[in-house]
Amino acid sequence: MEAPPFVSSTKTLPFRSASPSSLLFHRKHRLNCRPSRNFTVRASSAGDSAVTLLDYGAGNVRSVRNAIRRLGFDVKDVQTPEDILNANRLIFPGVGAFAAAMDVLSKNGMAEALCEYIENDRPFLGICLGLQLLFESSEEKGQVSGLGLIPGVVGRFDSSNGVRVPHIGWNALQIRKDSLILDDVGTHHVYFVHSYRAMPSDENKDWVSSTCNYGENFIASVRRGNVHAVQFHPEKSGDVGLSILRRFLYPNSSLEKKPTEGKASKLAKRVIACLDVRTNDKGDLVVTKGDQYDVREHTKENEVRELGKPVELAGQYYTDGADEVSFLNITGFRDFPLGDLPMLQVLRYASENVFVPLTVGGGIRDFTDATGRHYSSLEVASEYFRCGADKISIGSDAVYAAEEYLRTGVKSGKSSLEQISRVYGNQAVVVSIDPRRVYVKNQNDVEFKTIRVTNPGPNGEEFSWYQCTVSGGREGRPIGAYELAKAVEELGAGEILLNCIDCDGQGQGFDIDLIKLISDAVTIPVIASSGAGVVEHFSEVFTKTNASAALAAGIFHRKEVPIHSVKEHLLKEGIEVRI
Ligand code: 1PR
Repeated sequence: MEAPPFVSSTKTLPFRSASPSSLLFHRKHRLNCRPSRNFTVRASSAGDSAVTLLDYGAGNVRSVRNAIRRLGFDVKDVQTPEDILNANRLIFPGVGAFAAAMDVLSKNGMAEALCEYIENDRPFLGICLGLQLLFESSEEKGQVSGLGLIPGVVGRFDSSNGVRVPHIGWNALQIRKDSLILDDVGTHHVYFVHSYRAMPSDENKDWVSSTCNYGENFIASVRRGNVHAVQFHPEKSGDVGLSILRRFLYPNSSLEKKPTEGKASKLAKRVIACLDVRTNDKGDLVVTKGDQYDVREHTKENEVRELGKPVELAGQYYTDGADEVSFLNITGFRDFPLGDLPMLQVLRYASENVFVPLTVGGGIRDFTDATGRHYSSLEVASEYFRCGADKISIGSDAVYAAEEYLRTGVKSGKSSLEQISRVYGNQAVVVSIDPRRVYVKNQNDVEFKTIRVTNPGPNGEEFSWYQCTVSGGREGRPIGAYELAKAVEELGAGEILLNCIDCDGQGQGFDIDLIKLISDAVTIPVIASSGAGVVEHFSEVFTKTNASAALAAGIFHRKEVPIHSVKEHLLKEGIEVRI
């Protein structure tokens, strides 16, 4: 373990003062923090090996905790504003919505303490919303004031610039000045997930340490003295991200600048490993994999097909270079996930070692248990987030919500999709679609969007629509994948996981017709899923459709095609990926 660099004080904390010029903006413009209360600043109660974490309980900060611990530090949670002022080093992983976060910080005096801590140039790292809150205001819900420490307004990405919003995935940084913590980043990708961003300007140029291009150049990180903040997620950016955190935690150590081997220049296409998880007949949680959603062996015993243990496989795929790992609790539609504690445990353990995004789906819906206790879908999602999920994925319940929305023309605001995206932001909500091809002779035979298919149906049908299903493909619903995708985008989905029952487990390639249809219909990112058999299937889906990511399961579980081979192939084909 490297020695922590900060010296703790046993006396009243002597704040180091920032240079007068660095405080110029604060003094003139810091309108949003109320005047200093008389904080009692005790001795540095957070020990040398502790990192103080400001977590106001709005989302997943488990990964930040895990990353801090991985780097040899303990975590001390902020309970009072004084804990902020007494911190030796403070990390603020802002999650949730800007207005809600400001509200919490202002009500309990944390905003004021944060301003004071930062103005005194104490070691600070803000992450994502933890960067945005430093600015004057945000347009996230009308105009909401921020801490006002950095000039500028946080606004939404404009999808009319030809970019998909949210900005989800691994993108490149342009380093603008010596930022210390970014010394190892060079031309590697880091992981972003957000719909709002701050823009560089003459007024804030002294702060900006790196920018990122996504339709426009936005602020990726800021630094002034010991104060750092990043729009991306170092705790989800693999080894590069851990090195950013390490440089923040050990600023005085003589870590050499690592040579840069990456080739990042823009948003990379993502390669995602998916683990379909369920209990086997003995009651153990296992990774399974179906053929067209049938996960049982075709033997006399008809047992569930087992392809490994969830935590082990997730760790393996992280090491192998997966850009994301998804867990789908495939029997969640009938087994209530909060009753399924092993799944939550899987998530907790997996997030200890996997420092790329984790998505979890299955069973996200309202539920009343045998004792009459009612659980809202929001509670289910919150539990998943607390256990380490970065995104949750909704299947069946999103189909019912879309059907109701299309029937009534009214957004009730009550569906799981709407509630979760309102509280956690749409970038945290994936809708998983399980469609099945329905061939028709004529384009106008059904009321759903019908397309001419590349390969005709069994009776020579030239057209098909894609019928959505629920309960793991067991029940077809009166809604097409096209109609569903557009409806869930309006209801607040941030991303679509597009499966195809016909292709699942077949190894014959993705359903290009379907993926093109859906990725052209929406402005949120689409993950292509089902059917990958060889590396060429990945380049095909990225060259022929607008998919942002491609997901596979069987070929990875059976070790037929390693993740690094997929990436090498994509790079050879000129498709940017994270390496
Ligand atoms: O309806 O909200 O409870 O969510 C249930 C979730 O479980 C949905 O996301 C649904 O897709 C998933 N699911 C339900 N039953 C199955 C099943 O297989 N019997 N798995 C299932 C879906 C499909 C893919 C698969 C790809 C790639 N799995 O995720 O991993 O098709 O496979 P491949 O590369 O081997 O072709 P709710």
